[in-house]
Amino acid sequence: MKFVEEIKALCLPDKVVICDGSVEEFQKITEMMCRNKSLIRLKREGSFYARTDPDDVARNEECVFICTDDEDDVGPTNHWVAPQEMKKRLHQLFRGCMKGRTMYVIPYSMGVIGSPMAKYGIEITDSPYVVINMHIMTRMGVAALNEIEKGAKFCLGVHSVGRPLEEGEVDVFWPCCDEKVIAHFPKTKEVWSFGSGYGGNALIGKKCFALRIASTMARDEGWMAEHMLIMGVTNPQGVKKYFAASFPSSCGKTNLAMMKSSLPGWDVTCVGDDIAWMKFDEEGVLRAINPENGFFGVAPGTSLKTNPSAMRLIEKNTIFTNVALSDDGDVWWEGMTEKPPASLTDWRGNPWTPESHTLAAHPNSRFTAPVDQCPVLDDRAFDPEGVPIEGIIFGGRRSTLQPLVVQAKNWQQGVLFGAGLTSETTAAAKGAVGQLRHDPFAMLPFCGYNMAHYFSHWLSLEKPGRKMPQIFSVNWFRKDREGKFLWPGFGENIRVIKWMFERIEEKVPAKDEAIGYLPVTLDTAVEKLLTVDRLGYLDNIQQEREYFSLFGDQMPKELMRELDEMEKGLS
Ligand code: GTP
Ligand code: SPV
Ligand code: MN
Repeated sequence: MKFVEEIKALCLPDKVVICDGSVEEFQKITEMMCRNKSLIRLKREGSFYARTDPDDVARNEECVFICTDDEDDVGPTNHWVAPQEMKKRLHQLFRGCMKGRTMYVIPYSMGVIGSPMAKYGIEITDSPYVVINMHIMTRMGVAALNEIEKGAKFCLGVHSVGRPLEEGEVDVFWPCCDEKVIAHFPKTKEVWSFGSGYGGNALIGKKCFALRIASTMARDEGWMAEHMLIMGVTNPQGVKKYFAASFPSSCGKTNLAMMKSSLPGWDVTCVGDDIAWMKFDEEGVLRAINPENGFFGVAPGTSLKTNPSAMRLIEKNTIFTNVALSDDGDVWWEGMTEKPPASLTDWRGNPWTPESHTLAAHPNSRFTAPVDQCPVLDDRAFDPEGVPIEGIIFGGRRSTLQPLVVQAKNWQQGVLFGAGLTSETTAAAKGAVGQLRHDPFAMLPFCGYNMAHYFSHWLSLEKPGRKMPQIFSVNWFRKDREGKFLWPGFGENIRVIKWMFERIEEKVPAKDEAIGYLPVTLDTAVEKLLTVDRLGYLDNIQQEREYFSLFGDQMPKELMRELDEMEKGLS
């Protein structure tokens, strides 16, 4: 492969390894990392612990660039740099950046190999941590390489931690660089990522390819690449429906996707927890696949109470990053148990006790675990044709206003729900936490093109003969004056899902409000969560108007009309 030679000549690694994706390869790399202390073997079967540099702990949105010929193609919510200019900068950054390191070439597939919806990628990286994570998160190795060699198109990702090693220099445990750049080239399907080794910054198959680059492919080819979980819901009569749900980072996708239903007879099964690729088939049914092969899930808050399935998922063959380490070689994080262990080593490597005034685990600490270990994996999780989606859910983290659940009256109003998604920021991205921000479709950090064009794309999906899914919005995160959550969440969320299920079946009534349909009653629901704060909503509409004005005349008129209608209905 010529480009491998070119990248080698630019980055000057000591050695090049073409990865085969085998168990032996995984073992060899983890053993090497344990020897050089960048990984610790845990007492859990096949599991490891990694600790990052304290400055490299989350996605870095400020450093993400989309490089297109025309600035208008990326729109006001993305950072734009002209492709030639960015290439020049990248060549400077990457020149000699892998000195003293091994360059790994990772061929991989997003989606079941051979599925009509699968797409291929090659990630070139100097981070062994990235290689072992890609082993879990994607279908990597020989089979993917075969498809690429047979002529399948692929997304090329070049990644470096940006810390060359001089002769004889001893490596740090988590190499990275203050200067970070994550540059996307949709036209040539290339991603260049420099300076960070963590999560979405470095595992290029995930946000960079499966969302940013894939969203531009989806726009061009008439499908959807979304920041969504996919779950199956079965009612006591054995009827099953699939839902896709879009919540911003660290707002509940993994938990909903694996939820242990609190309602007897109702069951949830998991297809995916973060990304959905969806396409209408010839019968007009929306089909969805999970392009990933692993979960990169938030650790804090995960417990036998909140998410017992995730606890079983991570019993073995899991990589833990930035959680706390227990004295007996296991892991712990805030929320895992009611009482913390008497002594721990925290995510920074310092001794920790319950008296410490710091967090033992970083709020964005994560587990990387294989999809097929999920105890509630859906029986069609690997169906190459995808599962049929009947409901789409948008949800944010909002301590006020947004009711527990609302159903859109039609597709357009549903698109407005997505476009108007607003949520409090979380530790998944660098920056302040708890600040309300617009995050349309939970895609603000992940849409690879002009968000206004993305809204139009969503509107254009509604066509005669298509079975359009019902659209809902939810909010599990309303708080009372003391800052306590008003809704129990987790397994109790099934009550809301049940209402949606029965609305799709047209079996339950609803209150007809200007903002959409609301439940008449919902057993055990807090009444306050199901009332419409009219004045609050009118104010919210003003803020949405202001936000949408950012997109100027690119903003689809239909959505503005939908907003006008809602305002009229509330006045
Ligand atoms: P990303 O992987 O960053 O995209 O996050 P995610 O959307 O998958 O979020 P996840 O399910 O990991 O949840 C993030 C945090 O929110 C965790 O600490 C959870 O414990 C918490 N959480 C999830 N669901 C609920 C809920 O229904 N109620 C409450 N109160 N908290 C929840
Ligand atoms: C998110 O931030 O939405 C994640 C984690 O799923 S990361 O892979 O780091 O993007
Ligand atoms: Mn995510």
